[in-house]
Amino acid sequence: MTLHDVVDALNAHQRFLVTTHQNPDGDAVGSLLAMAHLLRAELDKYVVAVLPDPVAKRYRFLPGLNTLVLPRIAGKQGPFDALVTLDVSSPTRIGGVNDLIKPGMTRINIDHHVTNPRSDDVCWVNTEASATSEMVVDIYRELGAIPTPDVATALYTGILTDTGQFAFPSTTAKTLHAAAELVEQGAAHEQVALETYRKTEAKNVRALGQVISRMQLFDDDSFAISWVSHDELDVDHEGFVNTMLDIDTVEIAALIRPLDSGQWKLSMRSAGMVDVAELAKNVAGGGHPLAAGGTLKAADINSALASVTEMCLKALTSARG
Ligand SMILES: [Mn+2]
Repeated sequence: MTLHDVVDALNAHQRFLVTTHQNPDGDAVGSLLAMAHLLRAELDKYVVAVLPDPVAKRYRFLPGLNTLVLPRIAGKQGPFDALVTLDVSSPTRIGGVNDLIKPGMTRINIDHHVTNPRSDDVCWVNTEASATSEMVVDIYRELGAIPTPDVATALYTGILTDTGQFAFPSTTAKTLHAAAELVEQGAAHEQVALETYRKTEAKNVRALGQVISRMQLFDDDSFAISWVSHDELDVDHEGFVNTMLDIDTVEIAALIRPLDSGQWKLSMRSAGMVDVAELAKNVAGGGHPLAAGGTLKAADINSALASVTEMCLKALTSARG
């Protein structure tokens, strides 16, 4: 399915529930805000934009965040005839929003993850796109709609963060054109860079220090692993795993943190030799070849570390042939 199928489906419905994935990142929030605005202001639809989880502090500067609601509130604002999911690689990733889906609602999915099973009624999955926000720029263009400065800021944030500040190989000339267009449309690019990448609280920097001091390196320093402790769960750990990948010898970096369910959340990054999206399938997860994650069961942190280490070292051995 293509962009046109999505545009047709957006035109064909009236009452939309729009959402994104749990633990929303910049692309999730940016594409959600932009899609909600498009439906509401350009297509004159009824729209409730719902977040499965609250937004991390670094994204709280985004204009329009006060228009987003949590599932408990959204449940009182139906009925809906369509669900739009943005940046959602699998229907299981929308948490409490799942409870708001009623029979008969058309499910529309707009995403760029290679592991997307394309199981929704209308799916547009463009794995060439650097970010779902880049795909939403295409939808605006297709509909002849021009993002407001606030929407441009949201979409620019999605592209900047999903490309690692235009550094990941997913960054294409088209990505940079889209970003340039958003800056022309009024995206506050300086503020986005400052808020998402530079300003941070003291506790986050302290926790990064702790996590890095616990890091273990294996296999000639090609595999790095560490964990976030229970006491550090209130910190913004989004960039921690990337710091380990910055080590010049590291091919895979892995970070584990405890979940309320008693399970463990695993985040992985690859320097290129190993496809971590493939590895993530072993832990009920998914993502991109160079950035993926999942969830595992383990009795304690040591057994979680041991099983992830074993899985990653095996993958490195087989990648080297
Ligand atoms: Mn994304």
